Amino acid sequence: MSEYSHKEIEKKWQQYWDQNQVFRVNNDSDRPKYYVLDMFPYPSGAGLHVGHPLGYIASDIYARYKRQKGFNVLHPMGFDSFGLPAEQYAIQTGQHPAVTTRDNIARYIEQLKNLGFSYDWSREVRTSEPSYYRWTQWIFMELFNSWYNLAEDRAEEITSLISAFEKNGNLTVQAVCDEDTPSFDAATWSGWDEETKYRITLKYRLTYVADATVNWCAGLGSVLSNDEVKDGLSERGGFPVEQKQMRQWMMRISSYAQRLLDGLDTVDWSESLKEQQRNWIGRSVGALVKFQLEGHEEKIEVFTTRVDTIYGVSFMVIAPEHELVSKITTSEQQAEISAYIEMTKKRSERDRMSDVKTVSGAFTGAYVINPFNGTQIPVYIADYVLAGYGTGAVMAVPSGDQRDWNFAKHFDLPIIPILDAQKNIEKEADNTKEGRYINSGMIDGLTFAEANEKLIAYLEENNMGKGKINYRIRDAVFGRQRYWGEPVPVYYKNDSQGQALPYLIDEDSLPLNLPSVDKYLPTESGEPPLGRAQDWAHESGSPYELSTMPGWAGSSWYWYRYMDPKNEDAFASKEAIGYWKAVDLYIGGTEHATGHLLYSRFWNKFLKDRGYVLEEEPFKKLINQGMIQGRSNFVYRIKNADQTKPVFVSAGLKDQYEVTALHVDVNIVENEILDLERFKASRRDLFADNADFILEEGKYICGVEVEKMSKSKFNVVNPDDIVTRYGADTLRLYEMFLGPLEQAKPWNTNGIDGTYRFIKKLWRLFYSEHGKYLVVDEPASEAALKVLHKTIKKVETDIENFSFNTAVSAFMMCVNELGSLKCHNKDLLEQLVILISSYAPHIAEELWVILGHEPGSVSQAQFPVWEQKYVVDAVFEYPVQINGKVRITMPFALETSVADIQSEVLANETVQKWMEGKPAKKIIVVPKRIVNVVI
Ligand code: ANZ
Repeated sequence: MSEYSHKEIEKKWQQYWDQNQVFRVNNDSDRPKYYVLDMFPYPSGAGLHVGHPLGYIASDIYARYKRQKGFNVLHPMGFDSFGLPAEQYAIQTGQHPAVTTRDNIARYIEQLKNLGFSYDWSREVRTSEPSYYRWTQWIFMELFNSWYNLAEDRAEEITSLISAFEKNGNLTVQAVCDEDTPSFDAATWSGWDEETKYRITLKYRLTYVADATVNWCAGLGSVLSNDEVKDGLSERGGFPVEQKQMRQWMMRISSYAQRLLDGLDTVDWSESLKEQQRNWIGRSVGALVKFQLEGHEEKIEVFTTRVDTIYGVSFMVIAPEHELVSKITTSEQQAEISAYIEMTKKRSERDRMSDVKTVSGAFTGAYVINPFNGTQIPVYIADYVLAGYGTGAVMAVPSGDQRDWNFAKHFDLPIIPILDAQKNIEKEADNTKEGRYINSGMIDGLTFAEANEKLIAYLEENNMGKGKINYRIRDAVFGRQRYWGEPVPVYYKNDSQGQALPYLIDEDSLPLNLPSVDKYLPTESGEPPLGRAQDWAHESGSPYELSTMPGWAGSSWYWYRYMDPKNEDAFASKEAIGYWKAVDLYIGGTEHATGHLLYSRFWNKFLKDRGYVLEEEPFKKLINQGMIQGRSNFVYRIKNADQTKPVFVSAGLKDQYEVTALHVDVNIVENEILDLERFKASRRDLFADNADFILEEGKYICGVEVEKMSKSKFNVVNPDDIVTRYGADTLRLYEMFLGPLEQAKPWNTNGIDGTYRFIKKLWRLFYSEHGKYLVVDEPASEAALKVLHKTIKKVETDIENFSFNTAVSAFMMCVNELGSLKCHNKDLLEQLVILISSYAPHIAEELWVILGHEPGSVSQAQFPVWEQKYVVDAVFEYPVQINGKVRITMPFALETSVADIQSEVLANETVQKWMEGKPAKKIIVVPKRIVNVVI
């Protein structure tokens, strides 16, 4: 074939890769390993649009590059295939979600294969397959069988907790447990019957059942996690979400709060992503302070990050849900308090946190005593204090905290001035003078840090409180009242008090298969859909758990399954895990910043604690690709005309009329010019076939706007259409060319022609327009070698820095220059083909074979090595002066930047010797003249 035809080339090579399993990888090799992972997709009914493959293209280029650099590369793909959309569709159509899921996956695979990704498809996983979810269920069982040992700072098997109880009860063990866990000694423990003992252990297990306030979405019939709720509505479907108390499976992720924070310092992720996780975990260093209630035995404990403001406390506020409210409210205040509590029930936690304007609350009639100065302090309830955070009680300091100040103003409470030493420090321009407290009792004259230290020590000595680190992260809800998810491998048996206790099913009976149901809706009595399953009970006759696992269960460990996807004895063999260890490069969207990426890190740490995996952090390097936005086109309909005989006016003339802008399908617009015939034929709903058009120079020009890519905006571009027209190689190059990987950018089909022309120019280096084979077996010219080697250097550095767009520009320049040099030399072109093969693999394979190589082997060819002599144009020997005396000369290429010269000069050993360890005050570079270092 002598003319470039993407249609012929691409299908051929995709089939070749498939049939010959070119990208199949083994779990052992002499070469070093490298694991490149994509966030696996949920296979939705709509298929892929051009925004989806952006990250996949980048990771594929990197995986192919690493192979050519001599690595054994694991690059798999699979499907996160449990989830709500398939179930919603099942409710509407009665179609089993397994069927739609299977069809959608088939379509996804076809689309992905069309793009020439180098996945090892033999390792594909699907989270909704029993052979997969039996291991999700198994991990759940392991969590149930574990507790968190704070002394060792890791999870351990529950048996070690029971041994500790047998020795000392729970008096010496340091464990994460429920708040209502009683204290008991060894004798008490051994006196209990098995059932009581079991009930006690339930308070320690890493997954447990509890009454939790959950985001209940009646529209979806399910509980949602915080990150699935946006502005009080469900992210999917936009149904209202309310707060509700429900018995739920929970995961004790909060045990791992500190390790989840610490681990962030060891991974190569963007600062913004780490910051999002840090905020979500929300570490606060502070103190617990106990305030004695007047006329009651109890004390109210508050959590404060500013114990130094204790002399400015003028009232206390507790959450309306605080357990002491009913006890301490005086009879005069009862009516007001009850009315207030009724009101707050309607507000979600989110509203309560975000509403900083409305001030509301009610006085309980009770008082507490400030333990530091004995003043009497009134106790209020108000919903700005959250029941679930800290102790659900705050000491209010109007002079230190804005919300407290607003509250004090509203209720006419005293505002005690404090000299806030911390704020003082910030205010002082001269930081040699540190702010110190005055009028503040025992902290007079101290700085902020000293004051806090002294107060906390005092609290601890006098049993009035203690230092405390608080985390905002809550235990994660792990139950959904839905059908299309993993069954929880648990059944319930009533204890002697008639209370249902959860028990794990036998490990041998895994997987616990998802049963068939007649409808995918809750039962008449309001139980989840699994309540409809016939004959679905444990062999003992006891009922199974009816909720299923949340969407994040299957995705919290999937990267291990790829290591050993067919294993029936373990989620992955020790050998496979020992070989691949962790993901070296992970690419995916920012929407998973606090959901998937926290849950996965949590399960990974747990699996490591229990000895099943090796690494503390699963994803060493992570890159978030930016969103590809849609580029919408508009037509303008003149208002007030007869709707059945509409008039559309071209964009440039629209200001002369009163118009309504309407989205048009971007696929019938080219270079902003509307294809009138297709518009008329496709938009009968707008009576377009009957319309008049006011044109500009004979054309209808559309308006343009950048928006989210979405069906409703008619701006979805299907990669299949692009591939049919231009080929996958062009699409791959073009998506990378659009801009830096991590940036959001609009899709614009208009520019793709340029990339397509580039591919054809590449072909022209091999064949003339008349189909003549041009390649000659002679050494290339010096000029051509310079072009090649500079390109190799640039492309290599760019890929290493994930700067894929600049590498594409480098290819374009290179091919242009080689074209002008009429370079057709075999050796040189071979190198170029290898270099470009990670970006445009199909054409590269074809050209590689044309050059006389074995099919398929370009992906394993060695990445070209650039030579110094070709990449430096000219060098200048810089005399380097140190305090006016020339001590050394250093050669730099003329294009070297000033900053690079400066850093290399400072790093030079001789220069350092002359600097005698002193810092450089100045370093002046006069290009092509001299470098002068002043110390
Ligand atoms: C006195 C004080 C003085 C406070 C001051 C702040 C400034 P972070 O940093 O988010 O942990 N607080 C404690 N528990 C609360 C709850 N359940 N609901 C709402 N607010 C609560 O915030 C800790 C601070 O938030 C605590 O420190 C407490 O107010 C308040 F000048 O105590 B502070």
